[in-house]
Parts: sequence; structure tokens; C-alpha cells
Amino acid sequence: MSEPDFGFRASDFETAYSEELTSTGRFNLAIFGKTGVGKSTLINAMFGRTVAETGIGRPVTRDSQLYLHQSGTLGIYDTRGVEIGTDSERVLGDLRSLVGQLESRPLQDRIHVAWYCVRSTDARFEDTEARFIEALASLGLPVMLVLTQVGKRAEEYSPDALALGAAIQRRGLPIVHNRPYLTNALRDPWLGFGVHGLQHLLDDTFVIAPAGVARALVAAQQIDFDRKRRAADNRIRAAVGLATAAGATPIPFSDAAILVPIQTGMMGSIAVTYGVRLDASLVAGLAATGLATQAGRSVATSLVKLVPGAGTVIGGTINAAVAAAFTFGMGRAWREVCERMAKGEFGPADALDNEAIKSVFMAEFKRQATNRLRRR
Ligand SMILES: Nc1nc2c(ncn2[C@@H]2O[C@H](COP(=O)(O)OP(=O)(O)OP(=O)(O)O)[C@@H](O)[C@H]2O)c(=O)[nH]1
Ligand SMILES: [Mg+2]
Repeated sequence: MSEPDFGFRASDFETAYSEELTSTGRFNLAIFGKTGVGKSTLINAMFGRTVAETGIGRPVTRDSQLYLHQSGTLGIYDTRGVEIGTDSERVLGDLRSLVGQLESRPLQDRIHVAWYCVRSTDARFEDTEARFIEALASLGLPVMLVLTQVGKRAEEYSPDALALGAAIQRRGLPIVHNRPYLTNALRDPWLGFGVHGLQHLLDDTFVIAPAGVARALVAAQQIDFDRKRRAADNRIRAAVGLATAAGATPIPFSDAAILVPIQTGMMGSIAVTYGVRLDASLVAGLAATGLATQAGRSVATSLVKLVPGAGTVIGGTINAAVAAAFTFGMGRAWREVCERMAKGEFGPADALDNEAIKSVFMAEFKRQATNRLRRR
């Protein structure tokens, strides 16, 4: 990848991205349930395509029936072709030794939460499943019981699903809040059921998971963009603080590149928060800041031309207010680009629509930086 002279430096971005990934850590979820109940569908709905892209995962030990899929800030443990009942003992044996090994490892390597899935339309919950859940709990794993494919029209749940949920609840199993989470992860146009219950499941997963992996879960999940926005805004605030400090000594135009590492670091961090892959965010970062880079000798100087009023305040130097406004504008514009990338609005990660990225970034940058300058 060729590097522009100023503006976005791919190497700075890569460094920031990988540092952020390391410090964010990983949220590890174990998911169980009988074949075909909708485990993969639930994971895809909650965490986006990240998991599917990691392929088949790898067995945690040779011959193990437990697989780990690891991608960025997310780890998923699951099984393949395992029958709860006949294969339970083997899976639980693998899990027991795994959990034992992980005890001495850092928090981010351990299993944080288990989801046990039951298909609501099966209308039955077997004793072998109850014993499996008890065994999970005895390993110290918090178990959330998820009813999948639950029909819901308006605010009415399907009576069958409610009956199954009540029957499970009566067993008094060691599950979180002693009640199932009612979900549907895929719109069913035939029956007219929409996706529901995922936000509640996620919110309680945040409560149950250790605080030390909350940032990883914010980054990994792909349904609650408010949480991502809040995390991004914290990072923007930090970068604006750094830029303000840098600008406290008026920076000559020619030295405005001093702001570039601050802004690039912020962008790397925000990309991680949105779960955007490194390769995709590199391409998007180059596209987004490319116009600024082409227009002048540095992002900061060329951006002056884009922001009404900025030129008059500075007179040959970049001052603190302008440095802050630019950094804020870039942060907000990049946040917008990352959110849309995460939602797939710019196309697939390996064929991004660069023109669309540019225009979204520039429009948002001008708007946000200008507002920030006016607010002074
Ligand atoms: N309508 C609807 N269909 C679902 C839902 N979840 C799963 N399905 C369908 O049920 C089938 C099985 O779903 P999977 O997600 O592959 O089930 P699984 O538990 O991962 O299955 P295995 O990996 O084979 O154990 C697929 O055809 C899905 O489309 C859901 O929430 N709603
Ligand atoms: Mg599956």
C-alpha cells in the first residue's frame, strides 16, 4: 500500500489498531444446544459476519469436540455435530479440562459466559439438557438460557414458547435470573415474526460478564451501536485533549503534521470499537482522508480550506481551538464511516465503495468541525 506524504499514515494506523486490539482484549462466549436449534444464526445476528468469516475454528485440543473461533475481540466456543445426551460426557470432559487450564490465564483468555439454546418450537426440554446445564454451572460458568425462534406478534409471544419457558423455569436450574431469554434471530417473513429479544440478551450479558471484558463485548457485538458510539466519543474526547495541548503552542502550518499521529491513533481505536477489520479500515482510512491529503500539504492545512471561518482565526498558525475542532471533526466523521462500514453500507470489506466513503467523511467532517469552531 502506498503511503501519502501527509495525513493518514498506514503504519501509524496499523500500530494504533493493533495496540487497541491488544488492550481491548477478547470476550469469550461458549454456546451450546442441540443441533439445528439456531446457535449459528443467533451468533451471526449478534456479532455480525465476523464469526462466519473465521471459518470452522480449531479444536481446543486434538480430538476435542470443542472448537474455538477467534476473531479480533471475540472468541466463540462451540461444538459440531454433537448430541446433547449421547455426547454430553465427552464435551463436558473437554470443557472441564479447558476451564481448569484457563484458570491460570489472563481474564481475556477465559470463558466469560455460556448461552444454552433451546428451540422454542420443539416444545420439549429434556433431562439430559438440564444435566448438561447443571454441569456447565458447576464449572463456574454463568449460563444464560436462550429460547430461539420464538414467535412474537405485536407484544404477544407465542403461547407454546411461553409454556416451554415456564416449564423450564419450574425446574429451578442454575441459570441467570432463573428464566429463559426469549429471542428470534432471523426474520420469518412466512410467519410474520421479526427479530426480537437480542438487545435484552446482550444487555444482561454485559451485566453477567466480567467488567474487564466489557470493552471487548462493545466492539464484538453488532446490534447496539449506541454503546459503540459512546466508546468512540470517549476516544475522540481524549484525542481532542491531546490536540488541544499540542495546539497550545501555536503550530505553524508546515508543522501541522504533528496532529496526524493523534488523529490516526484515534481512528485506529474507533475502527476496533466498531469491529471493522484492519484491511478494510486501512482502505477506508486512506479514502476518507485522501481528499484532504491531495488538497494540500497536510491534513490540517488542507482542512482549513474546508472549514468556513478556520482560516481567519489562525493567521498562519494552527491554534488550540482549530486543532481541537479538526480532531473532533475527523473523529466524528470517521465514527460515521466506521458505523456505516460495520452495517455493510459501503459494500463488502474487500470491495468498499471509496467514493461513498469520501463523501460521507467530508460532509460529516465539515459539519462537525464547523460546529465545534462556532461553539467556542
Ligand atoms: N425464523 C428463524 N429461523 C431460524 C432462527 N434460528 C435458526 N433458524 C433456522 O434454523 C436452521 C438451523 O439454524 P442454525 O443456526 O444453523 O442452527 P445451529 O444450532 O447452528 O445448528 P448446528 O450448527 O447444526 O448445531 C436454519 O435453517 C436457520 O435459518 C431464528 O431465530 N428464526
Ligand atoms: Mg451451527
